Amino acid sequence: MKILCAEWLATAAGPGGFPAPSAPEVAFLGRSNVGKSSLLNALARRKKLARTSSAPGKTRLIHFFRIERADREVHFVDLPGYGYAKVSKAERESWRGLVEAYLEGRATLRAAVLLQDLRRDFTRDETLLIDWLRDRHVPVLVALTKIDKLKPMRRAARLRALRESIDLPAAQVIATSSETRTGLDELWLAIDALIDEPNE
Ligand SMILES: Nc1nc2c(ncn2[C@@H]2O[C@H](COP(=O)(O)OP(=O)(O)OP(=O)(O)O)[C@@H](O)[C@H]2O)c(=O)[nH]1
Ligand SMILES: [Mg+2]
Repeated sequence: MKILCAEWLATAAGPGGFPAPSAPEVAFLGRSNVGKSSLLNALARRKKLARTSSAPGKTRLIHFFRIERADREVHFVDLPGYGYAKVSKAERESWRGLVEAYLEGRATLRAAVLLQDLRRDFTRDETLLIDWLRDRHVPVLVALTKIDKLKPMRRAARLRALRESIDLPAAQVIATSSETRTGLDELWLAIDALIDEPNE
C-alpha cells in the first residue's frame, strides 16, 4: 500500500480536543503494550509517527493521524491502552470516560481494530469490548500482534485457537507483525472493505 503522506493531526485529553470529523477514521484499541502504536506506524509506513514504548501504561491521551494514499484519505486514531496493572480505579474510570466519549460520539468512525497478542488468550476485557462495539454498530477487526515471536507451527495453532475462541468471522481476525510486516496488506484490505461499507 503506497502512502503519500502520514502526519500527526491532533492529541486530545477529552472530546474538546478531537479534530473536526472529516475523513473516515480507524481506531486502534487494545491492552497496554500490545503494539497499537507500532502497528499504526507499520500500516502508515512511518517509523516514528505514533510514539512506541517498552514502558506500558504511560499515555492517557488520544492521538489522531492523517494518512493520505493515492486513492483516499484515512484518519488513524491511537487510543490509550487498557489493562495496565499499576493504575488506580480513578485512572481506569478516566480511561473509560475518554475512550467511550470517542467511540460513542464519532460520526466518522468506520472501524475499530482491536489488538491482541498472539501468545495470550482473549480475556473478558476483549469479549466485553467486542460486544460493546457491536451494540453500537462499530465494525471490529482483530489484529493478532507480534506473531514474529512464535515459530510458524505454533503461530498457526494459536491463530486457529484464537479464531475459535471469539465470536467473529475468521476473516476478521488477522495475524500481524509490525516487525516483519506480515499481515499488513491483509489488514489494509480488511480496513478498506469496512470503510467502503455503506453506513448503517
Ligand atoms: N517483536 C515484536 N515486537 C513488537 C511488535 N509490535 C510491537 N512490539 C514491541 O512491543 C512494545 C510495545 O509496543 P507499542 O506499539 O508501544 O504498544 P502500545 O500498544 O502502543 O502501548 P501503549 O501505548 O503503552 O498502550 C514495544 O517495545 C514494541 O517494539 C511486533 O510486531 N513484534
Ligand atoms: Mg501506544
